[in-house]
Amino acid sequence: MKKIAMITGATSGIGKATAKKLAQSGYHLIITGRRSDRLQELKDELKGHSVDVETLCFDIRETTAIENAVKQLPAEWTNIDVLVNNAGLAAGADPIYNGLWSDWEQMIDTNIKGLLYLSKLIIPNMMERKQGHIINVSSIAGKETYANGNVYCATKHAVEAITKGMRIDLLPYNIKVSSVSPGMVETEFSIVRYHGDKEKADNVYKGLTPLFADDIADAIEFMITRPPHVNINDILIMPTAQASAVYNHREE
Ligand code: NDP
Ligand code: 8X3
Repeated sequence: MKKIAMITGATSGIGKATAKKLAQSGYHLIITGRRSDRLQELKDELKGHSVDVETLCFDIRETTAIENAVKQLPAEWTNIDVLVNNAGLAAGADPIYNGLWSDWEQMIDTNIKGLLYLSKLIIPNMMERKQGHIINVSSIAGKETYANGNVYCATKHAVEAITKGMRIDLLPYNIKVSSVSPGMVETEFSIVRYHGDKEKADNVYKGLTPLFADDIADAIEFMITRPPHVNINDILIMPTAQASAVYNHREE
């Protein structure tokens, strides 16, 4: 039977790797992001797999844009089986007294409000069909708080609470809700966090082997392929060289 997965933030990193992994597993995909050229590139790249790919280009902070994009989905794309709420970012790494309002707003609007806006549009169809699986991409930052991580950590703590709340509210509708909580993953995350400063971004991964986007895609694939009676609530996945948000082992 045709299975459809919608993956937000599929233009890069974890979202892109997840799209590739799920295409290999036969999922038809709705991929989203703001960069339309990258969405088209990924769609072209996935042509080798015998799955259909639909692209939706929107900024997840914009309610009207999301609503219009979801409304314009052709009928055959409306029964979404898996929603991977992955789009997100850290903006800045500053002590609380120096944080920029614009960074705070971007993180809160994307990581919390964007996830909620899109989920609200997709959930009713899952409820009607009494099936579906929502995977929220959280972080070690949703479980711990580290220096200069204040607002980013707050957004991921919120993702944890939203995941638990969704799981309770959607229980009568047979909808699975899970989160995946990675430690350091080498993607465009740090370049975005440091506003394009490549040197600072590279330093994050210096002297240790971080996780790669594929590792998280593997975890997501595992979660969505469990039998109907099994829900994986959360997978906390760390690089071997990272014991917690703050304890890393780096080779000199
Ligand atoms: P990337 O920067 O590589 O990818 C982020 C994705 O989010 C991009 O596809 C981007 O698409 C999308 N995105 C960001 N802002 C918006 C927006 N306003 N509207 C729509 N899409 C948006 O980072 P990662 O792959 O690492 O990040 C994916 C998720 O994983 C995030 O939620 C992040 O917090 C989480 N995470 C990352 C970790 C890491 O160490 N890398 C560890 C733990 C969690 P576009 O720019 O085209 O809009
Ligand atoms: C991203 C991982 O440790 O930079 O969520 O917060 S961390």
